[in-house]
Amino acid sequence: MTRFFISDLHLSDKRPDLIRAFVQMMDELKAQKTPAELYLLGDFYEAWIGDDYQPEWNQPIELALAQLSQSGWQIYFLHGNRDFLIGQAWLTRIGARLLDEQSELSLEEGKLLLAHGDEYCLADTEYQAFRRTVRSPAWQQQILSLPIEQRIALAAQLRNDSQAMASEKAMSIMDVTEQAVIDSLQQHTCTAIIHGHTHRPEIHHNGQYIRCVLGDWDKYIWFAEVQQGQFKQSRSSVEAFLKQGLEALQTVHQQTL
Ligand code: OKV
Ligand code: MN
Repeated sequence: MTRFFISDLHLSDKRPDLIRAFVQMMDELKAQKTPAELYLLGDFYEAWIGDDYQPEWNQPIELALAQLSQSGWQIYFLHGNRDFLIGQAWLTRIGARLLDEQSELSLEEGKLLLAHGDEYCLADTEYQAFRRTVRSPAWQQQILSLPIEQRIALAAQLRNDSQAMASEKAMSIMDVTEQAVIDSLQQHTCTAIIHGHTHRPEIHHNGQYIRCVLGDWDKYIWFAEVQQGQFKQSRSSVEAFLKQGLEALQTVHQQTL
């Protein structure tokens, strides 16, 4: 069976083109002969403020996912740093299962580790402190009890803060700490990891382990698959995808497990 992996789509009302591309991708997957598995590895949305907020632009997204799961596909989701407030209501609406922030996936070819990836960006200590706060159940409870307008305002303010801070940080600070990934792989006794977050799509390999970094959806849409021991990453421009669908995807990274 083929497993498909995507992350960092950052879907929002600001990018109707990406929403259309995503819906089209789900429809094409649904039309394939045999159902398979789809893994959403975080930052699916640009900023999710709670399952009780159901804006118009999100309806086609949830419909496409619900139809995919109803057609027999298994959908898995794990939280990113922008959609950590996704909860059971959303998961139930679309028919997905929640994965732990680090999850092991056992395949015939070996064990894969799945993560969003922000937990490995240890050089950014300020970010790690922020992460501990926003990932704590107490803080999340408090935020979810605020009126929707206040949550929207808070998310916008935090995004502004982040942009101001990111412009002052060196690029290297915002990448993963390689040793943190290695430690995590050893803890989970895995020899390969798939993660997103850094927006540096690549398949790193050094003989010891493989690190597949997913691409973010912006200029290109990205897509990774694992099939018969092969890792593959493909991309397409948004325009080409909207015209030609999956046909438009071109493989840019490939690696044998
Ligand atoms: C990353 C940092 C922001 C540091 C907030 C709901 C809520 C999403 C959010 C939007 C902004 C995080 C998630 C970001 C790092 C900051 C500020 C400080 C120190 C909500 C959904 F709860 F408010 F409703 N946000 N982002 N910071 O841009 O990734 O690293 S962020
Ligand atoms: Mn992220």
